[in-house]
Amino acid sequence: MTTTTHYHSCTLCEATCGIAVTVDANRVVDIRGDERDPFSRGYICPKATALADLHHDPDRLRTPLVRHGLEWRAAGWDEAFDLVARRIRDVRTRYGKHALAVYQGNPSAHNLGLVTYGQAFFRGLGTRNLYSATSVDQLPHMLAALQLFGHQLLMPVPDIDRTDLLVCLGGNPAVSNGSIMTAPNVRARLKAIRARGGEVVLVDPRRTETAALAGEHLFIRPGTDALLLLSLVQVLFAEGLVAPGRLTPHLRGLDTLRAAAADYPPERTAPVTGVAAERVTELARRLARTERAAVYGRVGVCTQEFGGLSAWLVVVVNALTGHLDEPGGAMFTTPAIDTLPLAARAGHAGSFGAYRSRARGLPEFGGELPVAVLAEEIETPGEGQVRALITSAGNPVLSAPNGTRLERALTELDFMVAIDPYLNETTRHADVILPPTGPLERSHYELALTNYAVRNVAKYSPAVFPRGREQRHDWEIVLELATRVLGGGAPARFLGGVGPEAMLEIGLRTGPYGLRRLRKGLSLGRLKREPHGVDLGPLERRLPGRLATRDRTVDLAPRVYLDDLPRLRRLLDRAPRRDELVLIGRRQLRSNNSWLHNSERLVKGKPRCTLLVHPDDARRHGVADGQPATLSSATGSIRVPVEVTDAIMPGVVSLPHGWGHHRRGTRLRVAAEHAGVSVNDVTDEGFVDELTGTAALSGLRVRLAP
Ligand SMILES: Nc1nc2c(c(=O)[nH]1)N[C@H]1C(S)=C(S)[C@@H](COP(=O)(O)OP(=O)(O)OC[C@H]3O[C@@H](n4cnc5c(=O)[nH]c(N)nc54)[C@H](O)[C@@H]3O)O[C@H]1N2
Ligand SMILES: Nc1nc2c(c(=O)[nH]1)N[C@H]1C(S)=C(S)[C@@H](COP(=O)(O)OP(=O)(O)OC[C@H]3O[C@@H](n4cnc5c(=O)[nH]c(N)nc54)[C@H](O)[C@@H]3O)O[C@H]1N2
Ligand code: SF4
Ligand SMILES: [Mo]
Repeated sequence: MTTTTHYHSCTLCEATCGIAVTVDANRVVDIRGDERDPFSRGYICPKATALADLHHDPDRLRTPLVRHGLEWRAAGWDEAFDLVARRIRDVRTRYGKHALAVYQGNPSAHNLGLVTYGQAFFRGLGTRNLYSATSVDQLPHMLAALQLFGHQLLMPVPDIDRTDLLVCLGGNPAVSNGSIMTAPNVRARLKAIRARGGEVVLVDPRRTETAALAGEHLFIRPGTDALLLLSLVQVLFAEGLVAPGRLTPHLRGLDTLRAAAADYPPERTAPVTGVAAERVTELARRLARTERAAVYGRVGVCTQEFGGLSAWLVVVVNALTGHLDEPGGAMFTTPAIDTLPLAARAGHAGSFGAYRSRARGLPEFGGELPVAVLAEEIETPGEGQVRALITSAGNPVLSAPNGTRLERALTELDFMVAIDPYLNETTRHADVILPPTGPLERSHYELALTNYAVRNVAKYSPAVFPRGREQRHDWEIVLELATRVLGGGAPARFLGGVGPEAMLEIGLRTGPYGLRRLRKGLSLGRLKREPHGVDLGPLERRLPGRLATRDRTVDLAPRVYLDDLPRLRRLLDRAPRRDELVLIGRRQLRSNNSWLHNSERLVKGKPRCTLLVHPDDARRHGVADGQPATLSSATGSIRVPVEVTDAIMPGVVSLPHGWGHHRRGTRLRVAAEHAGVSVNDVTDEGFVDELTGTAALSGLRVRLAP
């Protein structure tokens, strides 16, 4: 056997672990952690080996599929492109450009071709009906970045390797491997905090896998983080602990903040949050006196009723305690290819509320509408009604709130095309599926996530396998569509046919470590000679230089948030009833949202799609461990096996998302045998953070019955 080993990165989650892939001809023999990757140092999680399953998956599509009634027929690329371009042009001509919607899913961010060419094409279509997973994810953090720092992509990252106190709200990095905190082997990094005498405090309605690594865990009622954070602000002001340090001359709005928080002492918020007042006061003091500390909020604080306020207040607490842009605090990166000014020049520094959705009036953010309105925008007749849809790297039937309704809406479309390697719950509704190459068949540079890495790093990996003659890369697919739909117009010309590599070369050479600036600087050539990647050092102070606000200051109390406070205030009068149940989600190490369940090695073992219920609630609602129960909401109802555990807060139940592979007409043989149910058949598209339009996937009222 003659094998060769190729170095690459795992693109499944945000950790970007280096992998060593051993191949024999066209088979993957072995995937292991790349010991010489300076960032991940050999670490991988169990999902990395599933890249082999993905590569060899007989269900993975390799040529386009065209629908004929209920049947699918394999088609050549030219035929498929012709058909798609003609139908899209027809819709745009007949109904206008807003009648074509686009939904971009999560893997877009991990895909060099989609980050570059995909973004340019989809935005180039000029439709207001642009949607993405952002509005079921990090949108509130992006709004805070825009409001406070002037650029939607300028999100701070906890400097986990140097902090002595990490307060984590609504994140479970031990399982998710970190998010908006690219940190391979985050478990080891968390353990290291405590090993050097520091502390990790976790605030979560569930005692999670991360709680096991934290010294302290506080249960919090879902959706109440903004109250807890406001109480921290109140204590900081009341006890004279506000000390923004070096950034003081660049911060505005402190008096406004003091006044805004005055009504929220811990004693008032504790009955609603469930976090004892003394703990809150003590936490505020500890944050103030610890030199290197960071508050970090993740998806649990975003996808909830007060996601906007929570994400804002996380930054505020860091700033007030002098931990913004300081080592060990919440810092900004210096990526080798600096996409922020590029985005700004292309007009994508960010926007909010520039227009509103047609039916419900939810605000645009960054040129996108919240996916919670997609179904109604398809269903509601009138000017601007969505008639056609492009999905790219997304499975919104399983990932958007009220997937059942969205699915029904998809059947009403005149035309739908999916750029996706699988025939799944969403793409089965398409007329044409255009499958791209897989992660091992394309070159890679982490253009998006290097903005959020806990060290500055750069790495380029050539494809492990050459793409088959019949296969197309994502960038080739969108470029072809751009040319055919927009007629070789501006976006297509702007992109050219050069491929992402040429952009990398320019970006690296002109970037902060580039050949233009440093004698031995970075270039694509140099990265090609260093297949394990290059470490560019720890994070450095970037403010005020990196601020993109007009006056180069940070307004800590922007109007949009102050205007949303009365809504939060009403929460104070809404103490939970004893028999009330609310739903939260949970991520699992061997899942990745909805699309890795076709890997046998990841799904084998006990069924994982279970509902966690506290023993008191199990008794009250008459459900038992291991038994099926009915979980229902105003939206829908599902049957799911119960797991009784005191690791969940009383009054809260937890169900993972991304399951529900029982739907007919998919081509996911393994996943169908481990179907589970989709939590998003219960979540409610009407339940959103009213400020941002982000779906409130967490904190929905539900009922439980045996
Ligand atoms: N209830 C609930 N819902 C949630 C969440 C939750 O916590 N609870 N989490 C939300 C979050 S944070 C997110 S990010 C979303 C994710 O939502 P989505 O992005 O809509 O869903 P994914 O499951 O990531 O689906 C990815 C799709 O991309 C395809 N794909 C994979 N790789 C590629 C590629 O390289 N190119 C192309 N073209 N396609 C590819 C897969 O086949 C799959 O169809 O789900 C959200 N939904
Ligand atoms: N293994 C695996 N890794 C993944 C993914 C995956 O599906 N599987 N998905 C990737 C994606 S798309 C993302 S966005 C990241 C997300 O990364 P994380 O944010 O770290 O992921 P979650 O595990 O969803 O953590 C959210 C936590 O918030 C808690 N929570 C829920 N509601 C509330 C609330 O109201 N307040 C507070 N304080 N906590 C709350 C939940 O109990 C949960 O522990 O993970 C990424 N990594
Ligand atoms: S943590 Fe796992 S899934 Fe994420 S990049 Fe590393 S190996 Fe891949
Ligand atoms: Mo996500």
